[in-house]
Amino acid sequence: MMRSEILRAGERVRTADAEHCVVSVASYNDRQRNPGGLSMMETRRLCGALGAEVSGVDLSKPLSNTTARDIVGAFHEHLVLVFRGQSLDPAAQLAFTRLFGEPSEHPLRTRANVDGYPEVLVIETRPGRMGARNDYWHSDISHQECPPSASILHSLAVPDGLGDTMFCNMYRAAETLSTGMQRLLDGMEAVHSGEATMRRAEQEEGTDALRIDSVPPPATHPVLRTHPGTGRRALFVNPHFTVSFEGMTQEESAPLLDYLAEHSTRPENVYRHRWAVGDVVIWDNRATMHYAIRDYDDTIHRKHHRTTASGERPV
Ligand SMILES: O=C(O)CCC(=O)C(=O)O
Ligand SMILES: [Fe+2]
Repeated sequence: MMRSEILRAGERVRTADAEHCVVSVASYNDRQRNPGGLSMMETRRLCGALGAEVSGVDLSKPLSNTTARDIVGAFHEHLVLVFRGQSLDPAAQLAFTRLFGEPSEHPLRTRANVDGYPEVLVIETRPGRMGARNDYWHSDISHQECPPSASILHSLAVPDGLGDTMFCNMYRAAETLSTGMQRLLDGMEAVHSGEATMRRAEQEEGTDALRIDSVPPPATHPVLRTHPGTGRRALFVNPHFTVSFEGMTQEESAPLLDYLAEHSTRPENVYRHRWAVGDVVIWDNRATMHYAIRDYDDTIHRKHHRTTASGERPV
């Protein structure tokens, strides 16, 4: 497109292949100064709970500062972003990951990585070998003192209609609790442990889960954490890693943890992603949980490259 005048938000412009709505004037005008930059970015909400599809961005190319800022803004607003039709090699996926934090290796080394890229994990089920289970609601590696801010999956092989991934909104989970329950949780802390991941590797001989001999000591995090990018408070407990409330036994904690898990994952608080090859999906581990549906067996091929952006200590 050769136009160089300044556009207003909402204006529609026609390019050779499509009509676009200018959602970010800044991006458009930035691109006029950067010919060869990216096409226009649009976001479309995916459901009432969370999630947006982003189009008009080619993540394999360097992003202008303004587009990068728009993506981070959309990420803070929608918590899960879906980019369709992408083709990222490991270096490009790492470059995109850096928008959200320094890429980190998996602390427990539970998965194989791409050769030469220790921060790019391979999540794969192929004929004759199941991938490790992730069919439990969790926020990635929440047993770390500084759990990851974001995780990114790029899909390379998808079984038709199988292996969806679900996400839920933990701001909404916090906000839809009664004020009495919010008061109770305010100031409480919870203990997050990697033991369940170690047990998974033990029970899952023959999958791509690598064996782990020990896990670091559990970490204690606030039950309601404040997101550093938005200032909003999210519920931060999950059924996989959270074993108890600080100062309470597991038996005492279980009923309330179970209730919070059920409350957080009600259908109206969930987006279910149906994968297509080329999808890049990023989620915010500080304000979501996710669940990988295992409705397939080892006759199919499902493959993703996964990267993780480091995060801060929850407060
Ligand atoms: O395989 C998936 O869809 C998600 C797996 C998962 O939980 C993760 O990569 O963190
Ligand atoms: Fe996960």
